[in-house]
Amino acid sequence: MDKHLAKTSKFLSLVLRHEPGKIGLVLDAAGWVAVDELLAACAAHGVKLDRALLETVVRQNDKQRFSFSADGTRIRANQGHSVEIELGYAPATPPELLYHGTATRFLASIRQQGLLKGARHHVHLSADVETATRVGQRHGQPVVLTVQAAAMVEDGFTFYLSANGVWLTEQVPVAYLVLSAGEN
Ligand code: HQG
Repeated sequence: MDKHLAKTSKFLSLVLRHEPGKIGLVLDAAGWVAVDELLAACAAHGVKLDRALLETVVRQNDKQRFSFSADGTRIRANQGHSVEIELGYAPATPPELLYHGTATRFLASIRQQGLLKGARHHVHLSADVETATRVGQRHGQPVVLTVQAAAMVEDGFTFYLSANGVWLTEQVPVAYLVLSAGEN
């Protein structure tokens, strides 16, 4: 992704996930905002964004972070929010194992508390080790934890699959985490 696209994507993450009020936007209950409103708010705040650039960002985004509504009039972030919205994903059945990438410095706390969602709405889990490693690298020396997702489902925990392939759940108690010997 080129620099301008990356910068625009970061800005969209900020206003569609965390601080819509920064440019006077209000997201609806499911996180959507009208594209026209978004473009007008950007223009009013000196942010250069037009429909063509928005379409390029949505299409080319490295993690498919954003979606247009079916009729193309609204846009939202697919996951990762800290503002209070309800994405409306239906519960989905995860594969037997999922992966969570984190940094080694969080391990002691995770071993005590399990995985907690922190500022976001859900704990984010990856379907493969490579993706989880990349997520962990954002925080420091990466380490990948294995999550016994099928066992959690059996015990009544609910999972959701976001439109961009991220598995979401409320929390992961320690009992479902595989901390390999090397990590202890
Ligand atoms: C850690 C990115 C201490 C957790 C990624 C993580 C993902 C604990 C950090 C998405 C803990 C939260 C989400 C506990 C969890 N004690 N630390 N009990 N439980 N943690 O950024 O999963 O680029 O909120 O391991 O690709 O890193 O934004 O979550 O290290 O999909 O689209 O607390 O964000 O996508 O960090 O990343 P985050 P995450 P985007």
